Amino acid sequence: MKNPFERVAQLRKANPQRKPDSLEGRVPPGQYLTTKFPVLTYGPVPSIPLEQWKCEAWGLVEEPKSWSYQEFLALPHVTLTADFHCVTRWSQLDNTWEGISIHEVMKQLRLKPEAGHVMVHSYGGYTTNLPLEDLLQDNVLFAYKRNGENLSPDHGWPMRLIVPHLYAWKSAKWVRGLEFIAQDRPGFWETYGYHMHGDPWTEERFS
Ligand SMILES: Nc1nc2c(c(=O)[nH]1)N[C@H]1C(S)=C(S)[C@@H](COP(=O)(O)O)O[C@H]1N2
Ligand SMILES: [Mo]
Repeated sequence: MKNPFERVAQLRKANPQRKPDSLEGRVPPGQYLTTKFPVLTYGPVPSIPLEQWKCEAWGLVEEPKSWSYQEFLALPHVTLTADFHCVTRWSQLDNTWEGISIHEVMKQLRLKPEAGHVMVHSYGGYTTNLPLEDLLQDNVLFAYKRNGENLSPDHGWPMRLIVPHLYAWKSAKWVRGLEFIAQDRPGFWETYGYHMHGDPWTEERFS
């Protein structure tokens, strides 16, 4: 596997020959539609036995919290449809995700006023950073199903974050927790040159 620096350098230079797809208001600039569901993972796919799985919240919270898989799934569930845009230029429309809304998770936490950002942590060591206001968008959820089927292990089973309004590297697979922080800090890809924010509509691809 190419090291992350080379991957980002190659992507920066990429000069697509084909005209990007355009579908007013649906496909961000420079993106191509796909109906496939490509797998994009850096590194091996972690496997997490459900009885050992937990989701944790720590950092700038009044009380750190840990949910077992059962406790987490006991939260109210939501189904929502959203698009998915990868910085490597593919976009998928109308994925139906099933899972637990970020709002249900946040109802169980009391943030300290200094909390302004979040570092999302995954099993396997992947991380990605988000401003709090992006985490708290209505379309953000912890998902375990896509289009009516359980996620496969390579797509993030047992649980992944979905942040539809930002590039897909912010949608951490195999999520294991949220660390609330005051100042923004780069996660995995952000360290190698991906944008700190990642809005596909303004092409925040690289920093
Ligand atoms: N834990 C983890 N989450 C991750 C990644 C990863 O390598 N590890 N890749 C990201 C990237 S770059 C993309 S485009 C999406 C891809 O999701 P998919 O493989 O389900 O299509 O997952 C994101 N979440
Ligand atoms: Mo990606």
